[in-house]
Amino acid sequence: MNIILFGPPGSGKGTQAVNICENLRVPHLSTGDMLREAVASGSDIGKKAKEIMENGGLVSDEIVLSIVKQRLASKDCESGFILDGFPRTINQAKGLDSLLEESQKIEYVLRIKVDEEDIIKRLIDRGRSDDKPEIIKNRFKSYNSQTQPLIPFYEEREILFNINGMQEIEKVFEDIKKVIGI
Ligand code: B4P
Repeated sequence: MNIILFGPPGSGKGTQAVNICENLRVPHLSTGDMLREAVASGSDIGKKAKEIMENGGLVSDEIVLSIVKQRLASKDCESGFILDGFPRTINQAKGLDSLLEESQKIEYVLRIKVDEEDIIKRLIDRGRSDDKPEIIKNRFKSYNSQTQPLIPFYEEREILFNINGMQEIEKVFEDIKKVIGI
């Protein structure tokens, strides 16, 4: 199964991706994790991404598409994959279309819906380096201006499904399982 997990910062994409991947035994492709690894390794990509991530902006489409392209070409993606936090712009979504083989078509875009105010508290409690109030605001700004337009993009294809993310983690997962039929 090929799935995109979509939603605002802290909506639980990463949390649910782990649950789905364990259940389906497919790889978890998180662009956030890949970029954090690049930053930690001090690679050229990491150097370019570091400041943008620290300020809550979006890393360039070119960089993100290049790391996803490399990852999708790996053998373990042949039996399916969960994309977590990608695509985040219309350009990335179009880039993804051109990267995917016929057998890798996206079947579900799961949109985790949450209330912004409650999420800010959730993120501050987590305490990652980009979980400071000012940076969280910028991440929401990036989401609202650049990522929201993906909703009609995937709605038109009739593969977008809304999930209520304001419930306990287990309950959110139960709802996801119902949608994808596992
Ligand atoms: P991400 O790593 O994708 O971070 P996120 O959106 O904050 O996380 P997520 O929604 O996965 O939240 P989580 O499950 O962890 O991105 C980080 C940065 O990387 C971006 O700001 C950007 O700069 C860059 N980036 C990544 N992808 C990019 C792309 N494609 N293009 C450009 N730039 C990109 O959950 C958060 C917390 O809530 C956790 O503590 C969790 O335990 C808790 N939680 C989860 N579900 C809950 C629930 N139902 N109830 C209560 N708590 C819950």
